[in-house]
Amino acid sequence: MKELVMATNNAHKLEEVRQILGSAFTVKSLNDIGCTEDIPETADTLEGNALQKARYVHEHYGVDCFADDTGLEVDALGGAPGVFTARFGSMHGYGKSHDANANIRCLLDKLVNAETRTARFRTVIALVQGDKETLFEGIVEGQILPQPVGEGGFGYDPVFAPLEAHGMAFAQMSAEAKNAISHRGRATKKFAEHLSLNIEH
Ligand code: ITT
Repeated sequence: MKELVMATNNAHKLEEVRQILGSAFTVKSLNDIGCTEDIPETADTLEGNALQKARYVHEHYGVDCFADDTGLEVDALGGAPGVFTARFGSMHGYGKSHDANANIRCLLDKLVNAETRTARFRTVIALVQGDKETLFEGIVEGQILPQPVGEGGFGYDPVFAPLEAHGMAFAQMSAEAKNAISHRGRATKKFAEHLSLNIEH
């Protein structure tokens, strides 16, 4: 079985990626390799941040590594919060960074008078393998709902309704149904395909 390290502190992401990659790969977390420091995410693009996280672990721990950076792009907000998605609430006086409820309240308040609620989630996965770096992208189009609904998923899932789900939020879908159409699901499938083509025999 091939081992991979995912440079994330987000247990939900890890779980989604493990489900999609299945039993052919063992995905280790930062905790599993003893990395407890806060990895810098200071780039101004998702691509830049994903690479920054994966390179950090590769350089400091000497292992091949991948990282995911995800952003919510809301058309009525000119593509914001984008790279600031995790910090959106705290940047506007709502709670702390990474507080999902605060982020959602901030987003719904900003959209109160919006004429359109179209948005997309975009995930970039960066793989750093030896001296080779590869990027994979996944996008899902949808709408921001007026109120949070559902109990599943994480982050903005209670207010994001993907087009394919006909009004249902990600938080109302099973993990399998979300993975089948989600930004992370799509990026991870491209990543898995790359791994299966490039696996060392
Ligand atoms: P890392 O350790 O991997 O950096 P993170 O939670 O900081 O974890 P991001 O910077 O990629 O990850 O987070 C962007 C924000 O988008 C954050 O607020 C997440 O809760 C949210 N988010 C990411 N994926 C999501 C998904 O599938 N559904 C809903 N919200 C999501």
